[in-house]
Amino acid sequence: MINFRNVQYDRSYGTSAQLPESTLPEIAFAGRSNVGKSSLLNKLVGQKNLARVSQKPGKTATINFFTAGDAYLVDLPGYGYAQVSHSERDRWAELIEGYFNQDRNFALVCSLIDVRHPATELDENMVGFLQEAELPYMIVLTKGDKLSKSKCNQQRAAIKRQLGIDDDTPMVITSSLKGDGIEDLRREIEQFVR
Ligand SMILES: Nc1nc2c(ncn2[C@@H]2O[C@H](COP(=O)(O)OP(=O)(O)OP(=O)(O)O)[C@@H](O)[C@H]2O)c(=O)[nH]1
Ligand SMILES: [Mg+2]
Repeated sequence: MINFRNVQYDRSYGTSAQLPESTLPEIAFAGRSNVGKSSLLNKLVGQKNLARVSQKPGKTATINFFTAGDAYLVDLPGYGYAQVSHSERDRWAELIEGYFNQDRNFALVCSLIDVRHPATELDENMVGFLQEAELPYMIVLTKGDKLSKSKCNQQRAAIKRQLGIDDDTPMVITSSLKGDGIEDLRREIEQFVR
């Protein structure tokens, strides 16, 4: 069982070679830098400062594992942040790709996309990879508080079309600021872990 009420920081990894063998089911949070992965994770577990959040992109620079009962929540570094050195960007790419290319117990990948904008090319690549690899995934649209409800729904339809998301793949609109959609997201995640 996954338990959102008793989540603890486990460990961080700076290279994919350091990653431990996968035992428990993993729920990973992927998305471009600054999309709100760490904020979402904190909101999901009701802890303000568990995962580090920053206004500046590029905050999460390692793969961070959190234990949540019999599952792991995995906070990934963001992709697509241009303002860091090439070597740092290469290291992040190695981490993200290295993680997904391992034979792991992927229960669910939450692919985060900013609800305000069309998916970026890197978002398209990420979702395309998840579809190709047939990994269990869902779309989490972030920063829903920044648009009206009707605009959010329009954007969900547009992004669904853009990325070729099928009707069986969950898409939830969330706000880590206001809490909208968080309970729905917990329920979706629970469906994949049992
Ligand atoms: N208004 C609003 N701001 C948000 C929301 N979620 C995140 N933010 C803000 O977006 C910024 C980035 O949030 P993070 O959670 O650090 O984003 P991240 O995806 O973990 O970023 P990296 O670790 O750099 O990849 C912070 O300033 C957050 O306060 C949201 O739902 N609404
Ligand atoms: Mg982060």
